[in-house]
Amino acid sequence: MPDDSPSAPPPRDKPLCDLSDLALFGARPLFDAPRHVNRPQAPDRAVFDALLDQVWDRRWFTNDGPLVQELERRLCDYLDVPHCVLTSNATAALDLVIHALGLEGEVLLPSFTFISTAHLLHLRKLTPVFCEVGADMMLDPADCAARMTTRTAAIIATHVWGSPCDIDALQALCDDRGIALLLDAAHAFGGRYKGRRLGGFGRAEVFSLHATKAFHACEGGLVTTSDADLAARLRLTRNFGFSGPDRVECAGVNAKMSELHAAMGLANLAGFEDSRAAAMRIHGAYARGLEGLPGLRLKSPPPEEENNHHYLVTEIDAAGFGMDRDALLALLTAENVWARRYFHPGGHRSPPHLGHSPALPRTEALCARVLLLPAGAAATSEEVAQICRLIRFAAARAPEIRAAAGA
Ligand code: T4K
Repeated sequence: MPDDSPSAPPPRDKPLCDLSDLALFGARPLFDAPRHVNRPQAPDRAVFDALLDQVWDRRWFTNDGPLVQELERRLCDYLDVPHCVLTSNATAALDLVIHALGLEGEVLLPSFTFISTAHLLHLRKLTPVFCEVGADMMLDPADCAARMTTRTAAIIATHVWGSPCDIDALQALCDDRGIALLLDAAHAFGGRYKGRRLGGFGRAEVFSLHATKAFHACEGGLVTTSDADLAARLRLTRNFGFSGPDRVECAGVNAKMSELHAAMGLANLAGFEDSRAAAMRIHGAYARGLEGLPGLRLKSPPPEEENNHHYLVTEIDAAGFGMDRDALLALLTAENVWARRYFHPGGHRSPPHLGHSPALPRTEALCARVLLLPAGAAATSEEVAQICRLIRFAAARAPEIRAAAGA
């Protein structure tokens, strides 16, 4: 956390000239408070307050309330899907889907994704089979094909960084085997695949509405599907299996979204396209600020792709940049730039999955290179300019920084 004590060094208000200007070597950090990756977007307060007033007046706070129903309707319109089922978070949503489909055996998934999916499979007594990434950082269909067995029950692929994965190739693999394709769309709200909004593919797609996501409800999850029976089943199982007062149809849990979360979702949905435009400007500022820097590759979605631009993803090549990703991370963190190494070290190298999976060299190499920088609609172009100057200084003086840090 920031050091605001009276004995802290004075603010750093001069340009970076020397190594002693870096927080790593004792200077005051560039920022007085942490600059986070994906600082949450806060919606228009008046819109949110008006929705909260409705909740207060109604005294209806949860259990499929009017705001949850309204958000589900609006999401069906926006995503152009017949069924949207909101839940308490995406992990619970995926759990309900896995249970509803009665999956047993092995499930193929990328190692390069958030750990929640692998953990869920483990807890459900399914076997996660980690697969390699392709050049797009997403699940490689050819590697999936090679790892399929007679026990493969489903593929769960992730649209990493808001871009669509290779849905057609994965769907073809699943169709050949008669198994389900599920899509983790946690990062990908507002994206499209071949002109159609993400949310309309596979047997079901699951979005996270966690605070750190491009579109959020503080906490929340969303299942989209065109399967009416599956949607009906999810509605029951998110609410203890109740179909009405005193009427239980099946086993279920509490995975409901509250009205307060739905209010946040509705308020954020109203501002989503403005947020997307702001995040795109931040992405452009980084692209200009980091242009031509050897050893640093900024991952940019193709210009024709409708991405939410919420993630600022770089790959650091130590040989070209002069220091490796972890050295740069340490330098940035000291300056209160809280960059992140998502999804280091990879699911297959994280407990309890460690040791149950073969090596995945492409994923491991990627996990050693990727660094996310503070971005999204809540970042400012001035912050971006300062961060880019810092990274340029780090690259320009890398040998001296390495030597001084080593000493
Ligand atoms: N699939 C994928 C591909 C996912 O990325 C996720 C979640 C899921 C599935 C599961 O969805 P949920 O079940 O959560 O709905 C965070 C989030 O907790 C997690 O939801 C998210 N992915 C993951 C990528 O990020 P951590 O452990 O990295 O959280 P944390 O606290 O370090 O926060 C991330 C960054 O955001 C930091 O830079 C701090 C900043 N932050 C965070 C919060 C909560 C803020 O600035 N304000 C905040 O309120 O997992």
